[in-house]
Amino acid sequence: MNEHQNDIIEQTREDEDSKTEEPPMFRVILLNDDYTPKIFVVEILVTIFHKSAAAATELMWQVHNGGRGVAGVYPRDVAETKVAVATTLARENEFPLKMIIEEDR
Ligand code: TYC
Repeated sequence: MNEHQNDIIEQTREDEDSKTEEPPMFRVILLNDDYTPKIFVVEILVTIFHKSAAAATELMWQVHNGGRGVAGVYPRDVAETKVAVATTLARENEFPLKMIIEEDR
């Protein structure tokens, strides 16, 4: 067996080892609506999802035009907290902004 094959077998062992397994990851999906202001969506993406202004603006347009887009991929608790914070901010401003969480397979 060569060194590369040995690396693959070693990595497979680590992947199967519960001590080194990665947590499942979850996509936060941003959904379009007709009422939430574009600037508010961009602000959410910058402040909560840590996008640059340029990346946030590009994603906002992608969702506006295509209906949905991935705001980020996180462990479950992080994804849930970001959605809760963003949704609370939106509702405080009476905007219908909606996000859903999907497992990242
Ligand atoms: N469609 C909204 C508008 O025209 C903007 C928008 C973009 C809303 C993305 C939600 O997730 C969203 N004001």
